[in-house]
Amino acid sequence: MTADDVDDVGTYPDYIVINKPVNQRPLRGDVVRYVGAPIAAVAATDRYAAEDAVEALAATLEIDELSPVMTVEQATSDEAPLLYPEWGDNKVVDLVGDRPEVRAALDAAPHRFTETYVVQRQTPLPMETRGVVAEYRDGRLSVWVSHQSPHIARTTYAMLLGLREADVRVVCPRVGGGFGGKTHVYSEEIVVAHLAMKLGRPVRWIEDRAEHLVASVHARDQRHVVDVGYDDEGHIHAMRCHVICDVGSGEVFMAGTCPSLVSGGVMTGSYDFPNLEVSTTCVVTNKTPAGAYRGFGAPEGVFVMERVIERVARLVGKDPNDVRAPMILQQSQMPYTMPGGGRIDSGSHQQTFERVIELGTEALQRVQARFEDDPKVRVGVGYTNYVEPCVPTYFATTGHWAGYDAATIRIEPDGGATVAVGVAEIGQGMVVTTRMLAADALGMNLDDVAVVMGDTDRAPYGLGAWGSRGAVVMAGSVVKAAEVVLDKARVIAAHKLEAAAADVVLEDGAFTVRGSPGGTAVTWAEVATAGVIRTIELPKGLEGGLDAAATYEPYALEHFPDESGRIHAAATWSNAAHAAVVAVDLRSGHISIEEYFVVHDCGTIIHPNVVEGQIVGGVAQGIAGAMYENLPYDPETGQPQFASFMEYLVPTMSEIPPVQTEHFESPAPEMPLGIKGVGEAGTIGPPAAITNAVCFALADYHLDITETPVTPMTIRAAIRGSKDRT
Ligand code: MCN
Repeated sequence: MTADDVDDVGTYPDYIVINKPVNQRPLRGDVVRYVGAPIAAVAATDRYAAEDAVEALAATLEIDELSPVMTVEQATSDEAPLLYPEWGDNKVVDLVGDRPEVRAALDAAPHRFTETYVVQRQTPLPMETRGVVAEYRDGRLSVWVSHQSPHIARTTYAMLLGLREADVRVVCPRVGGGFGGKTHVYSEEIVVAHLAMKLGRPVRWIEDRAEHLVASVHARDQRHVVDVGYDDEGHIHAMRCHVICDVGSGEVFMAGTCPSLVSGGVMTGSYDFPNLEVSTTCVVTNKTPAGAYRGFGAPEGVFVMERVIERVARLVGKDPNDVRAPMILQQSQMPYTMPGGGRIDSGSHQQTFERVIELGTEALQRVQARFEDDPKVRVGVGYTNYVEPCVPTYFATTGHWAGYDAATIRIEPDGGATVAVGVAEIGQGMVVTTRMLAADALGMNLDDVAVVMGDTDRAPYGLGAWGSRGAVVMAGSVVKAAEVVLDKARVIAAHKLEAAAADVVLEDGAFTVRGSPGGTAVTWAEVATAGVIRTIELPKGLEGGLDAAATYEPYALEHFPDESGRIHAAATWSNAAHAAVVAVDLRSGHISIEEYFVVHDCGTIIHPNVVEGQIVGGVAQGIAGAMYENLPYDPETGQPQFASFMEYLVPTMSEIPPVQTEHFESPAPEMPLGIKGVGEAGTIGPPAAITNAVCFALADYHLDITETPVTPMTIRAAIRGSKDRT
């Protein structure tokens, strides 16, 4: 099947109005813009035949090579070939900040520097690659797919394949990791479904790792040109930042441009720093399209802010924490509106900052003692503070979907409950936490609650797992639905107890009359049997059935920017402070993270072990970005220089230190049960904390890191070049 064979399939919509349209087709025909772009599909009854057919097909392809555009400089130069000639340039997004007061503050600042900070290209890299199985039977399409958003996938499949949504079922069994990369609805899914419909047979495609590295989204690959004004006290007066992201060919649904807007929006994070002007440009190049990846722009922004603070501290001869301290947000400043419009609702910024310094200072002494006999090892500690936007609008990312989610609760005749939710399980613990929360809300045992998610035939329409939103929107909808069900259950129990419903309480799984301990009790099973089967036992006039549906709309956020481009895009904000203590070997340049601390605040915690796992896993991915993973391309040919884990260095257990976590719990005032998110939090801090620690360790060499990953080569080059620096 080639591009001509999918003529009857729709083109992906370009919903986002600030983006230039890419008109993505499921299979590319005339122009192929990156290595990994799908151009043909072969279906066969076994893998050997399919691979042979692919080889035969590849030999018949007629491809004229075009000159590739591989860097931001190339893409934005006047002579650049245009990926989309109809645009007139290679900029898919170009937003120019306009804050004259920031420029005036910069001009008035006693000192000023400019710098470019670069964050490399990475990919989300779940353990389980993508995979899709489709079957068309009796006029219904069923698709089993490794995806983070089953309902969004269904809407998109139906739209492109010209089917009614009711005739499409999408099943996403527990997904083996997604990290953002599986929020996108990829061409392969559409092609496999289309093939299944054409052939009348089930079709399966499982991505291999080499395919995954070029055909699933990439991320980050962003540079930040800053202009900073400061004074002798280390007070930063103002900053301008131009965020320039290389989003690859841009042919991905949903578009990968939103993370760079988030970078600017959350850059100042835990700091009271009003004078920031941000401009954002996303350029297209002949690389794999960029998309969502855990942290969604925040690690990049925080890296920039923290490296700027450290530079100012060095220039004025102060401890970087003394530059941070006067800027740290105080409780009395809540809610605090950041320069980009995000309104931080609450948090423990001062407490996490102070606590992490205590932990880092003690750990530094321990590690210094550990290496005191080795003059060739230098030890350093680095810190960072930040906020994590949670429960964001999806409109800025998709241009279509907004932010609500849903739950249904059905009490079964035996007194157990089936709880179905629109959020999804991608390894982050959503099934177990939904069960816990629902059991609590319904006064049941954990074993009495069955949880359904990831199946569009069985779960209510919801938007899935992204944006560290699941806990909040799940809790919001489950608690509401539970209240409706409980109200009715109390009426039934009251009838049986011959009491008023207002006097009935639910304790230890049984309904009793308030203030009559040891009196008659009615179990959930008795209430349920009456409510669902023996409806003759119901009070007169009450209809049978014990179920409820509820949605949760995060009203505490905005979907559209105001006239100056500011937007309060996330309903609540977690906060954290990290400390990394590193030992750097001057002989080899090897960096070892000796100790790592996270002091975190995600409001009310549902499940401590899950939260711990989220933070530690997030830190591991953050370390990967800080020190290891990179996706370089040959600048001449546009060929990727990575095809396996030999080139893409994913850290293993040996590279990840034990991570010590501590928590503050500042409940989110406007969120259900005071919950904030945690799913992306750990990933945001490590690039800043680790580079800060390495620079501390190599202070004698005047190292000022402006780029990740920080590798032994960075260190050795710094040592070699230190003679030229002051
Ligand atoms: N939780 C909790 N108490 C809180 C907040 C959250 O117990 N105060 C629990 C939640 O119930 C959920 C987990 O912590 O089990 C993460 O919750 P939340 O922050 O709401 O994030 P989401 O459920 O929306 O999950 C998505 C988020 C994102 S955006 C990415 S990317 C990510 C992540 O979670 N991808 C992951 N964590 C991941 N973890 C694994 N193992 N695999 C992925 O692909």
